[in-house]
Amino acid sequence: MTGTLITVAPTGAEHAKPDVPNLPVTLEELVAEAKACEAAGAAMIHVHIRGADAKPTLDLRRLEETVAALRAETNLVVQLSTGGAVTDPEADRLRVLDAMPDSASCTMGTVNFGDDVFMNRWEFIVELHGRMRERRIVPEYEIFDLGQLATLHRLLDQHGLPAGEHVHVDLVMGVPGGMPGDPETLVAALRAIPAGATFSATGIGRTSLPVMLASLSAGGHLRVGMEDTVSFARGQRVRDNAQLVARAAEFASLAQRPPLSVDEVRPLLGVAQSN
Ligand code: KMH
Ligand code: ZN
Repeated sequence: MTGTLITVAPTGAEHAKPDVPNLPVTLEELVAEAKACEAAGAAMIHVHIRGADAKPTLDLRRLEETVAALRAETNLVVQLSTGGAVTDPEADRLRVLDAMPDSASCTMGTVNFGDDVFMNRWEFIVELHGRMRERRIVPEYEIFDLGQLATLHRLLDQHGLPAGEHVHVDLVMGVPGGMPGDPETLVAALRAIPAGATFSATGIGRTSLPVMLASLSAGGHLRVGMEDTVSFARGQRVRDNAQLVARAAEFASLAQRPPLSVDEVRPLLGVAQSN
């Protein structure tokens, strides 16, 4: 077993700034959090950005500025979300790739998402996958439910391996409407992951800790961050993203799978050394 890739997802598209005042929403806040998370052991950052009103946006200029600032101020692998918010149209989600991140998320199917629906039609998935291949952007295949792993196999069989020729999957567990965040489901998912693929896992809300421990024990990597949970422990709000990364790094080290450096993670994921 190798060390552990820790990805931080600091913002997401779901929490409102008035409800979570310490959520990083400005570029300055995002960069400051990114630097602290890198120091705490993160090697990749999964980015959703906000507009001047602190609401989610996929504005291309802002995305480009964000990628540039994160590259200038950190050494992290920069992954942009193409999931956006549940209300974002497909064209805007595809245009995210024009900001030329190192990596981008690519969700493998439609899923109920709380009271909403997170839409990912087959044709849209194929288009995202194809554009990422053309641009040499390394995908992270987001899996919200077990059937989405069958879609991943279909995608790779019909449309080929991604840029970097390595498959990396992120299990997003515990979304109301998706797969539960528990060890049994994580083991079931692993049986369906393509041979040779790496995987990380994240548990939404209170499933954060069980999923983290299950993933570590199964040889997986970790994603943590305020996109996925704003509660650190029962009755205790998260202080900042670095607090979540530091805890993940500590668990990983205790499991004898210490955090991987960015220089170790780039070849693991097939991400080019310098962008
Ligand atoms: N915000 C969710 C609707 C991704 O970033 O690719 C989708 C999401 C997945 O967070
Ligand atoms: Zn996301």
